[in-house]
Amino acid sequence: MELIKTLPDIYEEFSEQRRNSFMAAFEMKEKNIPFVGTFCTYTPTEVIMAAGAVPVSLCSTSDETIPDAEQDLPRNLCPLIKSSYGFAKTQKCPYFYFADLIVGETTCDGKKKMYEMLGAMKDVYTMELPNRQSLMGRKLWREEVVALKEKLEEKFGVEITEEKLREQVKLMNKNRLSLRRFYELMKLDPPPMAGFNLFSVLYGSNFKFNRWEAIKEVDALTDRLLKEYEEGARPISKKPRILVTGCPIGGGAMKVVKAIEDNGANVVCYENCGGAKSVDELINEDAEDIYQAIADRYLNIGCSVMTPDNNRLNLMGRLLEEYKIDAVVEVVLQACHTYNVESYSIKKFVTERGIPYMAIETDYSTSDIGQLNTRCAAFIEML
Ligand code: BJ8
Repeated sequence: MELIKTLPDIYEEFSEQRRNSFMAAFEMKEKNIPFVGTFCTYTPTEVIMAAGAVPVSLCSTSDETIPDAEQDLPRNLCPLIKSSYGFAKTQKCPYFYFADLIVGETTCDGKKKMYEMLGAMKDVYTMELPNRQSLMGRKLWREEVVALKEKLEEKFGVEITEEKLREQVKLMNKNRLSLRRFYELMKLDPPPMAGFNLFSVLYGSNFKFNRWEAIKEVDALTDRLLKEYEEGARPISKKPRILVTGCPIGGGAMKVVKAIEDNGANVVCYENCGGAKSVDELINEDAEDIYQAIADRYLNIGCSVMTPDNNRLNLMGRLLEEYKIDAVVEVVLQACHTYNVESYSIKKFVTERGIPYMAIETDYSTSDIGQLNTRCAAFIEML
């Protein structure tokens, strides 16, 4: 008889998925399946998959390797960049080790320069990401998507046909729809799970290399949570509903989510990378020019490296309403200038709608946990 896993076991499995997939990655490498390391939501993963390679997000959210990184990089730099570089330098990220190619983009200045340094350790290919979502920007980004395809064809000795590409576009759209259906469960009030668990599933599902399997598992979890909720299960009590925005979180930065949830509120929505920002929009599968459709979908991502960053505000406005948000918490990683500066417009946008806003500047260390708890408790108490 097959034992039915408990929900905490399922959440735990997703949160350990990155680590649990090391072996699977090793076995795939043994079969000569190439791996392509990525760092950013702008990477058009469909093109990588159409080359028969596996895109994998590289380790970048722990302070473990920051002291090593600081031997080569300035201390006053975003922890995500220091962590990424540190993992590469110390070879502590198995996925970096397995990667045959790293694909980066010209996003923020620190990352751009880090990619140059990573080039001394691996084959690094940097795409020129325009900083404006303009007509010229769209043209350039389309050319960059085509250039990436050519790079992958040359690197792996394969042909990326339009048919293969369209197949992967369909698959990744299904993946997005599945994740969207899952996180939209949080529109329920009270939500059917803690925001911490929500993030573990969203993050962990990226590390299931068989996409079809990943979709199946997320769908099954969504169905189960929905069914149990309809039958009356309320694992989480009604509390103020928080939207988290800002820099990507995960790993060390999850301390902010923990502090929010330990101090009397529920995180019901992630606008940042790893959440809605990376999943919300689909690629137009029926577009005549599939390269332009891919380029448009990715370039539309509302990240602070864009100027102006209207798409971030558009998505935020929608999420505030759809998730009946009571307050917004912005996570700014130390020395991230674009998100730090943009927090002014985000605060204005949010508070103009009568919604309280708090910005938290932090890193991946545990040194500010006490202070985080105090600030979150005071903020939530006033809601
Ligand atoms: S699409 S959020 S993953 S660029 S590394 S900008 S925190 S200083 S990560 Fe990002 Fe792509 Fe945008 Fe998402 Fe700031 Fe640090 Fe730069 Fe960062």
